Amino acid sequence: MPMSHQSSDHPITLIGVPLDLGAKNLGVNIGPEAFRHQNIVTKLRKSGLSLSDSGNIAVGDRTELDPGLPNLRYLDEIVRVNTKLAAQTEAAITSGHKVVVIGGDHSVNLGAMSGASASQNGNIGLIYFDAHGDMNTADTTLSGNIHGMHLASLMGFGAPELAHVHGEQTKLATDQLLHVGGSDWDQAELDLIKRENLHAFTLFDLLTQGLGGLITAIDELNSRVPAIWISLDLDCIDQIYAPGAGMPNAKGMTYREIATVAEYIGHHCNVIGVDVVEYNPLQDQLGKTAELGIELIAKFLGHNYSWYTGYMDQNQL
Ligand SMILES: [Mn+2]
Repeated sequence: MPMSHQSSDHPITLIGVPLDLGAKNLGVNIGPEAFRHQNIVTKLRKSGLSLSDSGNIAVGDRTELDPGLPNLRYLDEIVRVNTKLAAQTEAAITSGHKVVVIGGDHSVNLGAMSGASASQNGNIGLIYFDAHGDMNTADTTLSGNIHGMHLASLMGFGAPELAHVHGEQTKLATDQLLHVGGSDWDQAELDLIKRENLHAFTLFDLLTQGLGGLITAIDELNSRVPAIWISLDLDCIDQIYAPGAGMPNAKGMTYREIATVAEYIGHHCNVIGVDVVEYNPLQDQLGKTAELGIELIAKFLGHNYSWYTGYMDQNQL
């Protein structure tokens, strides 16, 4: 692990997406404002990133919307918001920026990745941290929640309305996904993984192979793609460290695992953007989950912000 501070010349565009229509539990819609309240902009700038806040993409209120089809709840609004997010993300990357997207539920990854993919003509890797597969389709979903389907959509599976956000092309090649930290799978997702030979480095793999196995998987993907998007569902992290995840996880990755992997990725991969999703401030404890999210964003982008860097800032002569 190189200790050198890798500086990034790319300015960062921050986009908030207060979308909670992809899930049923309330609270993740105030994620972007809670991250700002936690001073995400100041803290990421302190880490050395040149960051500007583009504000939020406006999202309709669930009380005023018709959920529509039971197996694709709030499809129209989710497609509309993600189409906007995709355009903003592509424009930012094309103009030389990197992008940080703050959710919102995980369905915002559909727009973020679709825009990032378009900026790279589809040649992009995705490292996707999540306790869940998010690979259902309208035909297999048990909940109708789109935050459990968008990853399949990015690879061209499922409802065309989702798969065709920001163009009909496939956004993510099946061999350019690395799913990390999965522990709660639906049978249909396991079937898709098997059928399409997807790479899922599960929590079981992490426990049995250790971090070395995960680093090998990251290196392997990184060697084949010119650019990588990171999607971080906070529910992949143990609830001790991330109580404010939409679905708190009693058997998630530890702080030292996720922080070390984020730092490794930041130093070794060409990360062009990060989304941090499923933050529920109503479940957080003293903002510690947001604080961890900010730290991980800095690390994924090759910089550092942590309790330790803050401590050293306050104690310099
Ligand atoms: Mn997810």
